[in-house]
Amino acid sequence: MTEIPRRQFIATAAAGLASAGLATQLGTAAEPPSAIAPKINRPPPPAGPHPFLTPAGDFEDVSRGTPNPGTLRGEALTRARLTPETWRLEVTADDTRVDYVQEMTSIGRPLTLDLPTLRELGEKHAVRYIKAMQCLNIPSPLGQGLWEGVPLRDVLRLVGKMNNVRRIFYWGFHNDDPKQMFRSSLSYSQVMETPPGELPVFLAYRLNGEPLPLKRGGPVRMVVPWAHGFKSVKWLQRIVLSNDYKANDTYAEKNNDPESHLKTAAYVNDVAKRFAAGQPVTVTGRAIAGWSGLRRVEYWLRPIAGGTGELADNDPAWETASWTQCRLDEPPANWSGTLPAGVAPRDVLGFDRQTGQPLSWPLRYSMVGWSAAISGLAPGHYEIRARSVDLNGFAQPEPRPMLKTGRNPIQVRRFEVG
Ligand SMILES: Nc1nc2c(c(=O)[nH]1)N[C@H]1C(S)=C(S)[C@@H](COP(=O)(O)O)O[C@H]1N2
Ligand SMILES: [Mo]
Repeated sequence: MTEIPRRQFIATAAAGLASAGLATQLGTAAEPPSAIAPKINRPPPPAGPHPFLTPAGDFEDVSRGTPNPGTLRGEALTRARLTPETWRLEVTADDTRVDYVQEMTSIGRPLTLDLPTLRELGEKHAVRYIKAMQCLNIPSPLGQGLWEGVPLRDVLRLVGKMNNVRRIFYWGFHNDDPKQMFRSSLSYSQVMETPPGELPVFLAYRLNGEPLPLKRGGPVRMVVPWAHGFKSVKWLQRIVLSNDYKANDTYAEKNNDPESHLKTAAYVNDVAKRFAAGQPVTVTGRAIAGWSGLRRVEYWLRPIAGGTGELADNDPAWETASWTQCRLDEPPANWSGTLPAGVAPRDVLGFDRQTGQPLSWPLRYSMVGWSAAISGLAPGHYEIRARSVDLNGFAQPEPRPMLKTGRNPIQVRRFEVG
């Protein structure tokens, strides 16, 4: 596996996408190198088709830290307490005084939890759901997993009575170097309450039916269903209950919105550069059902004479664009071939307990494939764009693009017929 430093990745991706007109949309993605600059540890994902569940090793990896904790082995791994035997989670009350907070947090007792105890808790309170992992800053999904573990609220109940807790801060192993710490946070209510139909935040120790591998943040990782990847802290080791109401996610320091939600958006797979005349053109992609849900995906095909493939936001062509509905992949007819062995759909959140059928399609915060088969194209050059329409009926790029709340520009690919 080659490590591609982020800057180089952006340069490569920008070069690759320049012809597709996405270069400008990637313009501000490169972050200055620093101790916590993330590394994208694999090349962009293959063109597809993509399996419904991404094998654990095939996720795009976004990790800070040198060395990447996911690469530790042997003695170093034991010292880091990242083996199943050595892993511990510490839950404490924040004892830092800040002038804008009047009352200090108190809890019944601080907690040190090992993996067997967490698993035992999981026998009573197990949750499983399917979620796409998506980085706020990367214009393609990282992967989709069946994550399994224990709700954070059930772990926090173990500290007894809590007073003055408004925020929950958490971080993972970071090479014992404060500069490499990658911390995230949630509000008390987000952790302790789950609205109907919403999914709980949980501590995941299984992925796709297997123990969560080190590479994906094992032994234990936070999983926050509605959020971009930065809330789902890997190599989790510390939780601090605090009355400091300010979100203090490391990600916020990089100008990202720490309260962002997963964006509903369509992503277009790579398209062959040339199709023979008379041959049907099939374009495929993936779409994420974000906070506002996903109703459908649409494509817009237009002949082009030449040009760069860029279309300014105020280009009049948008006004006359004609959008055609794409085919969304249907739920698998037989879930047992899709879910890991031994996992019944009725035991997965988002599925009906009785019938084992998905309660919505696509599942909340999941990713689904789409395709469009186009025939009868005259020889020439074409551009194809795809957009999502959410459950409010808002077409992408709604919600309004603000790159630091999650990238959702409309993607474009170009090809030639003839
Ligand atoms: N400890 C730790 N957890 C982390 C990160 C990190 O750098 N360190 N990166 C976060 C970000 S920004 C993303 S997008 C996801 C990526 O998850 P993945 O590597 O499993 O695909 O992990 C999150 N969890
Ligand atoms: Mo990220």
